[in-house]
Amino acid sequence: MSTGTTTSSAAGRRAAALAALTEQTIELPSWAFGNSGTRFKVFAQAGVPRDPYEKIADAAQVHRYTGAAPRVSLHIPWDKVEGYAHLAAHAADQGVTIGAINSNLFQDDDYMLGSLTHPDPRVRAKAVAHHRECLDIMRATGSRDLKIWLPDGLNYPGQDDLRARQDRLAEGLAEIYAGLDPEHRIILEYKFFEPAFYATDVPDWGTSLLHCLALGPQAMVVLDTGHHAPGTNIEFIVAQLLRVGRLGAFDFNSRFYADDDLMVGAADPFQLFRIMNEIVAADALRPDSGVNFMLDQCHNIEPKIPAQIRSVMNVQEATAKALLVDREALHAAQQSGDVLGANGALMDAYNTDVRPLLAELRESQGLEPDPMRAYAASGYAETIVAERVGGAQAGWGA
Ligand code: PSV
Ligand code: MN
Repeated sequence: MSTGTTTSSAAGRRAAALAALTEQTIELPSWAFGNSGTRFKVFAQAGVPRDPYEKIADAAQVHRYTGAAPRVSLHIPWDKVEGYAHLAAHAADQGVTIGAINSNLFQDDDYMLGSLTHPDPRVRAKAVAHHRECLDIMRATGSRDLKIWLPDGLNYPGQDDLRARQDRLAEGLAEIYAGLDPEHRIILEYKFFEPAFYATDVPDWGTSLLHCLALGPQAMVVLDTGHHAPGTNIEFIVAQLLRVGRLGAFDFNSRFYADDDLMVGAADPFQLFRIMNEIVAADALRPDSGVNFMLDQCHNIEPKIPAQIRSVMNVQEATAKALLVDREALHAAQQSGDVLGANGALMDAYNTDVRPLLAELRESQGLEPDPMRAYAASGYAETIVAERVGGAQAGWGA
């Protein structure tokens, strides 16, 4: 380390944290910038993007003020355009790149009884073909990750054969996997319920992992923090997936009750710290670790660009705290059975105010220390309200 300090001193840990935070990146979801809501109401916001180009322009603002959000995930067909190379060039002009391509298996009438698990081979073939199209979009945009979230499941016991559906799913995934280029990955997300209520075909990390292991090394698990039952120990899942080298990505968000898609770190910042602590402990923060740190959120009542900025800052704060853990003291306490000492080592880091450290990081990168204030002062919000008149606002599902 250039400072000549070591991580056994507080100054050394601070310097190491700054170095690691400089390299940390967080991927933004295009859909966070469009209108969204609940099944009861979508509240339209002035200045919202009307197409994927404007969504990317808004995402670039988040990167501009945080310096930590250089990629944007797309959702197909919501972000369908005429020319994907043109869209990628537009992203590059704005200083960002295209991240994961999300397939969509939940908005087609054919998929009422399932997509890759559907009893009818015609429907299954249609779902596979959709992923082939997504792979072509990845080639045109330079994206690495094909993200699959399977909404398939059953509402009633006996509705279909639980085991046959797993077999159909394995077959469909294998067909998609066979179409990957060497640099591509399938990242397979799990969710314990919704839209199906009795049984979901990929309900948990174990099921996702089993399918990934059967597929091969280019298949990894996605952990969406909102997709667990209340009380689930998510950091245990993180540790377990890291152990076997299959944690491909996070979809970060917060939940109070179901899949709330609120800002990450808003509901339970301590949980986010515990997750990032496992990441740091496993040295998985490195850009080449294979873990893609993505947001998957919807901003129904709050302004969208600042909500994404706040979310990136929340991830950075949890990460900074995790980086400040005195790992030597923690290890020593664990080895000697010092329960309170070990817990204290974590809590000392968690209770550190890391905002001055992050302000210093941003200033060292030529950024304003407070991204929220800098964005508010930029006038961008007023400009898009004035300029984006006419046309149809993009929303969840467009
Ligand atoms: C499903 O709830 C999910 O988390 C998946 O990632 C989808 O692609 C995303 O939400 C978009 O709504
Ligand atoms: Mn998700």
